[in-house]
Amino acid sequence: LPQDQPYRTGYHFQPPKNWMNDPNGPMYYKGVYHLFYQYNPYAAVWGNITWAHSISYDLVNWIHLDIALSPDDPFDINGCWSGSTTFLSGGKPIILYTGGVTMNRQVQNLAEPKNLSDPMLREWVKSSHNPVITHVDGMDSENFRDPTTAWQGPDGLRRVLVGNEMNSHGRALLYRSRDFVTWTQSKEPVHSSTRTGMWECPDFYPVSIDGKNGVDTSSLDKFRKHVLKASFNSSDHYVLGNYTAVTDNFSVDTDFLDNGSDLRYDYDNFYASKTFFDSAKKRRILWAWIQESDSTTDDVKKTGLVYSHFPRSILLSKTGKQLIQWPVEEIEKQRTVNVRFKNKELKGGSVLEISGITASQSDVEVSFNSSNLKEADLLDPSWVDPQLLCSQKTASVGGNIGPFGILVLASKDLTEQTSIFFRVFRSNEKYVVLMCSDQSRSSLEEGLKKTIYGAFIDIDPLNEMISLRSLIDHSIVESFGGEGRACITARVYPKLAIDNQAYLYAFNNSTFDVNISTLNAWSMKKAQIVSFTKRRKPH
Ligand code: DQQ
Repeated sequence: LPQDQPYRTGYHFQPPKNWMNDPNGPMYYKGVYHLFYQYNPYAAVWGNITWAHSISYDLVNWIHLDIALSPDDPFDINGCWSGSTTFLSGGKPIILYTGGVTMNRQVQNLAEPKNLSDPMLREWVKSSHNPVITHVDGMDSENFRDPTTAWQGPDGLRRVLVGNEMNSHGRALLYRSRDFVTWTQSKEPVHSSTRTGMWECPDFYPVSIDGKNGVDTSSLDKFRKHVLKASFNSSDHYVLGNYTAVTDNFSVDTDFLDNGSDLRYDYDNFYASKTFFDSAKKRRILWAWIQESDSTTDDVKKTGLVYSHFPRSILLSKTGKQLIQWPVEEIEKQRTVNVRFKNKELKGGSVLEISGITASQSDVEVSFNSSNLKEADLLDPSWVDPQLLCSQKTASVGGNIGPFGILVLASKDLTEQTSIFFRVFRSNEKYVVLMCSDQSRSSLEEGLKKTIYGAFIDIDPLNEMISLRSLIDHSIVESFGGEGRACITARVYPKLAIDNQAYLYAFNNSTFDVNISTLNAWSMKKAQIVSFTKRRKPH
């Protein structure tokens, strides 16, 4: 059974079996969180794509319901692909999704709940007007998909973006509608880029400046910036900018893949994400898809399914230059046994076991500081690619201040370990902090993807701690550096370091000592995920 194998997660969302990919149409309706996702009911590989549907009252424990949309109409016979939900006036939710008509033609379709008084929204009815958006001549119909949640302009018209490409370059087409059925394409895309390929799963939403809360997708508050996210090159990239609703003009602060500024939600395994505004807790929540990182056949052998992220809340940082992400607070209810300590010197070249918790299913928060910052190695100006730098300077390459961090899903003898660590460099009187996730020794098994990932992180180590939080869940390690300023999600498959044979360590492989200012680690309870299906038995 997939349930019995060691890589199945304990508190990350997952279907009971088979393939899942993108999260779709997340929303909060009448006290219930809804998550739909791309799902193959019949196999553990991509195909026969439906919208599976699960609900939760707390974003931790889930109930799987019947499949909401199946590809059984001419306008989606090749698959019910990604899309979003929008609340119409009066609070009625509606789904706008992509239908695969043939392998090289995609259209956009609508579906509505059958019974609005049912908070579980168990049945969905496709619109008789489908398809409601089709391509026009000259447009690439093969890459025309993934409509966003709609927002409303001051003229009352709803607007959505649809991912597309032109001459193999990504763009987000803008459509407007008064009744959500008849849509008119705007002459200009809202944004495009000649540096990228096709944009999958665009997302477009406001974030408030200096605000602690998320804002509704239609908010036109003055104190806001807009985020445009696009999925390409196996990553979710975003830009920040100013959106003027009257003209639908979006001017970006920095562009996709700008030199020295490639903003990403996550620097490893995180794709096809989508956000929604949670009106109950006034926050914007981000969902994404964590893929299995092994070959398909082994994926099928191992788990037969792929997992989704633990939801994160998302805010604009105080600098206004990037987003901050943090696991939603509900996850803290899963914390059980706790170990903690303060002010512990970690000598250069030492490893410290953190015992007393279930290391394979845990939540770890740690913060470091150093009184020897002036000894930090000089940053060579040619070291501009953080991933490359992490790959060259792995956890086993000593430096003056760093590498230091934690070793997770490690075997007792440390032959297996995934290390999440920092290095501090000096550059023109400033300090530069690098965060790395080194999977190269994550498993004794050969043939797995063990790529190393990294990011520069906007921390000033003179005036603040270098902090790290990692959610460790059997084969997923989601790490948040600097209180969510850089996130790296690793997917690893240790051979020895499974279940109670997995250990957790803090380490310092630098010449100089570092100080653990605080460490707080918890074992995590398993989430309850049950099925409640009535119409057919797809799961
Ligand atoms: N997955 C969906 C598409 C989307 C892609 C199909 C991204 O709609 O572009 O399953 O992972």
